[in-house]
Amino acid sequence: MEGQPRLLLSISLTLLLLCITRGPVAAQITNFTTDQSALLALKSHITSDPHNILTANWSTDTSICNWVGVTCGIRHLRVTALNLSYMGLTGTIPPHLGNLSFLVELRFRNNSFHGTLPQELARLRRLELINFGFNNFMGTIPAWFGSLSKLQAFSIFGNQFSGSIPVAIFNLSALQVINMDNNQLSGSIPREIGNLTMLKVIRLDDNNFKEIPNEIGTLDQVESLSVQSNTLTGPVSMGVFNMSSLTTLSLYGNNLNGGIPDNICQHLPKIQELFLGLNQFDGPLPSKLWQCKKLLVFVLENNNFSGSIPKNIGNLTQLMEIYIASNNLTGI
Ligand SMILES: *[C@@H]1O[C@H](CO)[C@@H](O)[C@H](O)[C@H]1NC(C)=O
Ligand SMILES: *[C@@H]1O[C@H](CO)[C@@H](O)[C@H](O)[C@H]1NC(C)=O
Ligand SMILES: *[C@@H]1O[C@H](CO)[C@@H](O)[C@H](O)[C@H]1NC(C)=O
Ligand SMILES: *[C@@H]1O[C@H](CO)[C@@H](O)[C@H](O)[C@H]1NC(C)=O
Ligand SMILES: *[C@@H]1O[C@H](CO)[C@@H](O)[C@H](O)[C@H]1NC(C)=O
Ligand SMILES: *[C@@H]1O[C@H](CO)[C@@H](O)[C@H](O)[C@H]1NC(C)=O
Ligand SMILES: *[C@@H]1O[C@H](CO)[C@@H](O)[C@H](O)[C@H]1NC(C)=O
Ligand SMILES: *[C@@H]1O[C@H](CO)[C@@H](O)[C@H](O)[C@H]1NC(C)=O
Ligand SMILES: *[C@@H]1O[C@H](CO)[C@@H](O)[C@H](O)[C@H]1NC(C)=O
Ligand SMILES: *[C@@H]1O[C@H](CO)[C@@H](O)[C@H](O)[C@H]1NC(C)=O
Ligand SMILES: CC(=O)N[C@H]1CO[C@H](CO)[C@@H](O)[C@@H]1O
Repeated sequence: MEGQPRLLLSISLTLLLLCITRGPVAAQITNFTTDQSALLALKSHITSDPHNILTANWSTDTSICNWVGVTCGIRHLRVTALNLSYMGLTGTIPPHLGNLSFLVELRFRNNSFHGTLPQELARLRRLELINFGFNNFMGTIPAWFGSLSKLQAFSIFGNQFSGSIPVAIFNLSALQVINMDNNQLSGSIPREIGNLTMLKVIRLDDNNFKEIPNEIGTLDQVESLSVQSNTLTGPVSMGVFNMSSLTTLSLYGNNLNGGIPDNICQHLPKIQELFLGLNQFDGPLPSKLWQCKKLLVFVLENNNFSGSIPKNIGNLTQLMEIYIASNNLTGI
């Protein structure tokens, strides 16, 4: 057992010596150790590892490709994915992490990482997925995220990010998922969100956003838009009721007012879950509600809708839940 690491060491020394005379392979070795020192820097920034997950496992006796949470590429043996989710870790992110230049996925969710995110992470040009959900990161969302041009999923839910969303984020044309639930973000959602034509999921619950821009209506791949428990005011931008691929729309718990367009079902033919409760919407319910054939859940409680409940609501055969309390509606 004792002899094995030493044997490995002497083999890799020989390899290293061999490689010094052969450029490209030498570069690979160099960068393999670059990845190792980046991960060791991360380990040294972890102040608490209550389950001794990294303490015991991230040992220089074995290749980083065998370390828990680390995935390497098959050919080049560079780190392609780092997943430290649910490990109960406390610590900060060192700038060295920006040296993991082959990284595609970075998952840190449900830990207690804190502080701000180092600008060096902007060098991770191959990143497609970031999940920093449920940690204690704070500060404004750094604008350098806008340079991660391959990013498809950006999740920072459950942190203490504040300020408005930097417009640079809307430079990320490959983005499919944005999840910023549960932060202290404020201001208007920038109009440039209309540029992100690949978006499928937009989650902005539990923040202090004031306005959804009309431009969001041009996004025709979005299946889920959730902006509940914010401070949205005024009438809803007509663009929102025009996002034809929506299956879930939640505007629950804001200060929205005005009416709901009578033809809402023509524009949202796929809608399954519609949460409009706890606002100040008024006017009648859409008369052709039966056209929302896929509707499963319809929540309109705590508003000021008036008039009668449309008779044809009875032929929504999929409907499982409807909440209409605390309005000014009369019977069928
Ligand atoms: C580290 O964890 C990985 C994955 O759980 C395991 O395969 C490996 O044997 C562990 N290494 C050590 C030295 O504990
Ligand atoms: C990330 O790690 C957590 C905890 O080990 C695990 O539950 C989860 O499935 C992993 N995710 C991926 C995509 O590998
Ligand atoms: C890695 O990153 C750190 C901090 O950004 C830097 O000081 C270091 O020189 C970089 N390179 C290597 C090979 O570790
Ligand atoms: C993840 O963190 C959130 C917030 O702290 C918590 O509500 C949730 O239960 C956690 N999930 C797991 C699987 O630990
Ligand atoms: C926007 O993306 C382009 C190309 O992907 C990049 O060159 C530019 O620096 C990015 N701009 C910002 C503000 O991040
Ligand atoms: C959004 O698209 C418009 C053109 O449609 C362009 O002028 C603008 O620079 C883009 N904004 C960002 C942040 O990429
Ligand atoms: C609704 O969408 C259609 C095409 O999808 C577009 O022509 C129309 O201008 C949009 N209306 C609003 C109010 O955004
Ligand atoms: C509800 O709407 C009616 C008119 O339909 C209006 O008179 C009333 O003040 C509104 N109530 C609230 C609480 O907004
Ligand atoms: C639903 O009800 C409306 C009005 O009562 C009726 O015109 C329509 O044909 C019905 N649709 C279906 C699918 O039964
Ligand atoms: C209910 O609506 C009627 C007419 O639509 C209106 O006169 C009345 O003030 C409303 N009641 C409340 C409590 O808003
Ligand atoms: C040859 C090569 O890929 N070199 C890279 C090694 O890693 C450093 C830090 O990430 C890069 O700056 C080099 O370009």
